[in-house]
Amino acid sequence: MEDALCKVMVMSSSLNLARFASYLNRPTPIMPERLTLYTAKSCPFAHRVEIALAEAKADFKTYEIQDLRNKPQWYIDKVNPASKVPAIAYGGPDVPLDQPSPESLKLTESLILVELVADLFPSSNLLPTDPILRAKSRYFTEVVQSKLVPAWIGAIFSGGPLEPLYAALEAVQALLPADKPYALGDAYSAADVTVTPFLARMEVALKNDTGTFKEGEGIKAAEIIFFSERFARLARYLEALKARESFKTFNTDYITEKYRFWVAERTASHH
Ligand SMILES: N[C@@H](CCC(=O)N[C@@H](CS)C(=O)NCC(=O)O)C(=O)O
Repeated sequence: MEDALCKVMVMSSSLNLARFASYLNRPTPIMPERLTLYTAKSCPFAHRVEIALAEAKADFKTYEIQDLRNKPQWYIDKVNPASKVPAIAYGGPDVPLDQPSPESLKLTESLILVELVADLFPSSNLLPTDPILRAKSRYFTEVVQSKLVPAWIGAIFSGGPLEPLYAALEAVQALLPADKPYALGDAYSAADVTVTPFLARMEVALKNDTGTFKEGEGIKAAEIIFFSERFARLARYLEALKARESFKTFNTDYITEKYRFWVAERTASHH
């Protein structure tokens, strides 16, 4: 309190009211606690949180769940009863990652975790302070979540048609500024984080013709999405997203192999 009063006096004495106002508006600095991310390389939802943490230059540990169909029992009991990745264990004592402490807070759901990272690390600027830009970021994510994610799952994994995917991609593309690199303009934000894993995996799947669509349909879709005028803005956007340092750990070969395996397995079970 005294400290704050002292700052008021110093600032008003220099009559720099604008600077004082911006001092008051600053988010309260938080000292982030110990953070462990439970993740899996194949999972686009978990990838969102990995990107956000990398963008925030956060100090964190990672525990990789190797086989999502056969998760260790301790994970379900002590980290996420819903049995999904991603999850974050926050705070608590320094323990082996496969023996999570009851004292750490367990948090789940990728969109909530991306916002948590943005809030814990305000200097990442993942969520801007301006209310309108925050709303725009969340609206973009809402379109990704309600349109792109289901259309992507349908077209690549569930034997659905490709048309809803084009419609969803058009909805995302329509939100992009014409001459600025990212969803909100020049500044990279949570909106960009939430779409990146899905666009990147879609590119891998279509260019390799790996999906539950008819043979050759993936290549055709890749031509339309990545090499035609119709999606030129979106394709440019994806290049900007992939150029981020936070994307560099994406392993195309691993995803290619996983997708081939899943699609072959599904095809076999439908014959
Ligand atoms: N709504 C969740 C979805 C997470 C999710 O579906 N994760 C998948 C892997 S991509 C998972 O853990 N699946 C394992 C299972 O369902 O047993 C989020 O956004 O975090």
